[in-house]
Amino acid sequence: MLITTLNEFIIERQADFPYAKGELSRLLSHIGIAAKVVNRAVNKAGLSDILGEVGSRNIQGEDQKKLDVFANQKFINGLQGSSECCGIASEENEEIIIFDDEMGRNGKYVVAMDPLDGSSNIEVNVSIGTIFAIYRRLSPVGHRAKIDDFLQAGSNQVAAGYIIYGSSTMMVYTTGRGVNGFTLDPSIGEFCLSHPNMTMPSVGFIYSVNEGSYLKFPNGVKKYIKYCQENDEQTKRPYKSRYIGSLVADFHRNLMLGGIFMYPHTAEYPTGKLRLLYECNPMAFIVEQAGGRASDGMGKRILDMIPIELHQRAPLFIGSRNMIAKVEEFMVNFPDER
Ligand code: AHM
Ligand code: MG
Repeated sequence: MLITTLNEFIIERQADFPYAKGELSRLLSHIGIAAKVVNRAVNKAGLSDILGEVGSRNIQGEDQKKLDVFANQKFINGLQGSSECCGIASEENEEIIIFDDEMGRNGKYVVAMDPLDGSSNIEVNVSIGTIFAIYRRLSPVGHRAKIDDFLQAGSNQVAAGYIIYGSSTMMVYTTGRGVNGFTLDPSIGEFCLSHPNMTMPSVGFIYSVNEGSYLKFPNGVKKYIKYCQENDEQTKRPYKSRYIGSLVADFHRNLMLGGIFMYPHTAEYPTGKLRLLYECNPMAFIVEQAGGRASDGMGKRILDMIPIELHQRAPLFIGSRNMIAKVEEFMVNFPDER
């Protein structure tokens, strides 16, 4: 069987962009390399001294795990090493990281990332992931990156992807021409094309939501969950409930099989829990490229939101088209009392 490695694929696809000079390709390749380094640490996490907390907290007041910090550093190094990136916004850093040397100032791209998503699953050997979004900078090349380079609508993304450290490790990404998935072959240490042109079923039968928060959900979501649970032969209900608690893993399964993932606003998280820049937007870009939808539950497209803060949160409803349409219908028909 002929194998296409991630790097070969990236270079082949460069030809799709008439004026491409290989800069984005180099950036993506370096993300692939950092992913392998992180994968190695994740794989043997129980054997090395890399589990547990470092004793510090990140900007959202969450305890930082050693693997969070490790992954953050590896991706920062990888992106800086690509020499195409002028700055990074990371879940683990309050402020943007600016590469303020000559190479960095000349980089054309900025990257927003969650280096290790699904922190609560690290310790217990459940799938976790990395999420990234790549934008062309708005500030002039040759200068320091600015915060405004990051506060762009998701529709401006030039590439986005995730790495899932699961029963196998995969990298899935898009540059706006479809979605492709690569599985890491540990015997040769390469990501190999395994899932070309991924599409999401437009009709799904799986719903993913943290039902422990049910009582805190908006009315429309409560009603939709009940709808998912009802018996109806024609629409093949009840649907299956599946929730891992790692966005990357829940999203990946739903992308493959069809389904919906919801993280609505709750009393605890009045604007939703997931971060717009490095969780919602990259997943929204991928889902749309695969034929699905991502909205705030009220019909607003995630990719149209204009961020005003680096670590801004947003409600996320993402998945198969029929399911997003249905939950939006419930949100409109069963509004919350004010
Ligand atoms: P993290 O970035 O701190 O890991 O938090 C994000 C994670 C997502 O992966 C997941 O979808 C969500 O938080 C789960 O939250 P909850 O435990 O409230 O269901
Ligand atoms: Mg996260």
